[in-house]
Amino acid sequence: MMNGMMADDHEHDDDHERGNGVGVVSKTEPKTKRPSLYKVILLNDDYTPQEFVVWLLQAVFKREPEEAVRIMMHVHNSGVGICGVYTYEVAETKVAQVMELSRRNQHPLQCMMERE
Ligand code: TYC
Repeated sequence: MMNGMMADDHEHDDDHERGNGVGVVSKTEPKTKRPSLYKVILLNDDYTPQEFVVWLLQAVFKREPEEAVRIMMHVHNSGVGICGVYTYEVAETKVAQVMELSRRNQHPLQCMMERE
């Protein structure tokens, strides 16, 4: 969580007095920016076994068993659901892992990422 007291809040003014009553005000930009975050979204289908989805949510998204069941049932009942929120490359890797595990097990399970 970010707030105004944290280390990435580097914005400040530098007043350079040159003895002639003229000052230069410069503002330095923080060199770090918070990365964009991406939701990894699971899509429902009629064929992928519920147990496989629950297993996958634990294996790929490090969900506790109860949470994995809750997320799977949410996707099952509403059509889509969020597995987690990650930076770009982490989200991309998890989507690829889901697609590869689904393919290898011959399930039609689909997964996508979306910028928050
Ligand atoms: N609807 C599937 C079934 O009843 C289960 C399922 C849940 C499939 C979530 C995909 O993302 C999914 N077997």
